[in-house]
Amino acid sequence: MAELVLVNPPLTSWEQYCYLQQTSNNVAPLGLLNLAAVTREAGIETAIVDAEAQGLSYEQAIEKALSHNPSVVGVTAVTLSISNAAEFASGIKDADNSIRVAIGGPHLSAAPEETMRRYPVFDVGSIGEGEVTVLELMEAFRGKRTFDSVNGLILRNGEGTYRTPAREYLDSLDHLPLQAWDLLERFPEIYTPPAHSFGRLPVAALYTTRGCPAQCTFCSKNVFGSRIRFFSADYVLNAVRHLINEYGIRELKFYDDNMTFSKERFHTICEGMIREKMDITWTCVSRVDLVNEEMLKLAKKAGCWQISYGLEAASPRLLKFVNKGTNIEKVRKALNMTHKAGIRTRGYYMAGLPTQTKEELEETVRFALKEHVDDFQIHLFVPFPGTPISENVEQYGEVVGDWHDMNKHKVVFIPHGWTAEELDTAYSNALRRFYMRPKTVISYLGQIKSWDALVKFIKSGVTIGWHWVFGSKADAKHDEQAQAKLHSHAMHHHGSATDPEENKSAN
Ligand code: B12
Ligand code: SF4
Repeated sequence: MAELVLVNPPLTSWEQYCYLQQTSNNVAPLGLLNLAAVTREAGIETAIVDAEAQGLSYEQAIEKALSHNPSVVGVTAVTLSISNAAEFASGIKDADNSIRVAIGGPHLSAAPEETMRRYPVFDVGSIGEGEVTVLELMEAFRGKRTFDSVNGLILRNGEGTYRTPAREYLDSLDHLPLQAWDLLERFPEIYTPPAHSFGRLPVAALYTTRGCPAQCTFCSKNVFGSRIRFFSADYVLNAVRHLINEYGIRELKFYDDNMTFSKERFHTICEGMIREKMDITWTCVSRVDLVNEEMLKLAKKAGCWQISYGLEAASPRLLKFVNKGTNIEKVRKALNMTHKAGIRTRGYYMAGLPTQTKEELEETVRFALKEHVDDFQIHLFVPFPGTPISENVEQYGEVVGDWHDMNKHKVVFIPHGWTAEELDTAYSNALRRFYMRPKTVISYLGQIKSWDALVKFIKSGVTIGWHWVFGSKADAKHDEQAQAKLHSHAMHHHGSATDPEENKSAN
């Protein structure tokens, strides 16, 4: 029995990564882990179903959720998975129409009205930070208060919808209980990164800040906004200790964009790891203007082996255009400093940005090859709902994909001066040029510490290589196969609840 079941909906690695599916990264659903921790603490029996990580079909996920006999099902989704969330929710309603379904997460927060309009199956949506909202929402479902008195909701009003006042941000993140890892089935066993992305197993993901004050125009920040808030160093160290002691975690992935924002706090975290001889290895994400030599040296000593930077493009004009707030000199300096400290670098770049020319993309790829980022990640630009750039993106090109295509591997935006095919090819070529270099392969192999990882690595090499040789002709077939897999257990038709467009692909 669980009054509330929180669900990460079914999503195949093909839907998420396309032909790079063998490099899929299984990360625990961090939002749901936070929500479950607070609802449980408040005495609400809570279960989590991570259908994505467990590779469940819709039918299996529905069955699993229903086995807890919930009165409320809360689903999370990014833009890519919102139609999957709706498909899943329809199955729940078909089985028991009295179950209430709430939707939350980055997509609903970015496009509340349009989402509720497209998917009548969701009873209510939670916009923004979810911990207080979910508690108050459960009180409303129990009849102890009105829905209108809960901030941060989008509610239905006949055919239409309306919002309650915005949810205020939590002042102190330290009041949040530790994430409810114990509610995840097979944690940490199934939560593994791609073969070249970890030093040791088992791995767990953490984040230490919420919100980002930078204003990159392509970035989706509708959940936590622009004010940065921190978990204290003590809180972070306590979480790390807990993961090590309870789950034998040996490596951490810090996923927040701004772990190094406060130098003092970063120092205290690193020093704590060193002092307590935690023997943990880790990676994190940062901005090139938020690191210095001293921090990097200390990070290395504390077990950090890779830092990812959002570098986006090598053209100063484009960096300015997307309001990145950095420049090539800062990029060079940060990459050099990081290498000097003995830490690997990963650079995130984008292909197909509005106004990006073919020459500028070529310049970016050359820069990445020359400046020796150890790991090169390039994704296709996506005009995510709710981002500043999405508001006037049509002026720079054509939007050709819908929400379910927004995985950063499919062309959904064609900038003026390009065709979709040219962009797709340039994107594939960029990856090929980096990954086919003996230097890259050798450096990845140097990272691999187990037979399992080696097998995974070879498998990814073969499938990706296959794609590069035979092109993207298989894509449509793969999309169909991915859908078939999710419906593999004789799913019946869910008529009215989802968008007609969605039903086409879903049946
Ligand atoms: C870590 C991370 C990942 C991890 C996995 C995260 C995970 N398993 O939880 C990895 C690397 C695998 C990943 C993959 C992808 N990611 Co990502 N990721 C992030 C990142 C950096 C942090 C997410 C996080 O953990 N936040 C912490 C938790 C606590 O926040 P939360 O999930 O939003 O949940 C809170 C609220 O939303 C709310 N809530 C959430 N669900 C629900 C449900 C209910 C019922 C209620 C009431 C409330 C509620 O309450 C929670 C607590 O306050 C964010 C950027 C960011 N700063 O948020 C991008 C971000 C979420 N990712 C994004 C994208 C696009 C993707 C990918 C599609 C492509 C890609 N590779 O980037 C895939 C899709 C993966 C998937 N299945 O969801 C975008 C989403 C934009 C969008 N509109 O779709 C973001 C916002 C980055 C960005 N700025 O553009 N990602
Ligand atoms: S891309 Fe990174 S630095 Fe820029 S606004 Fe988003 S989170 Fe902040």
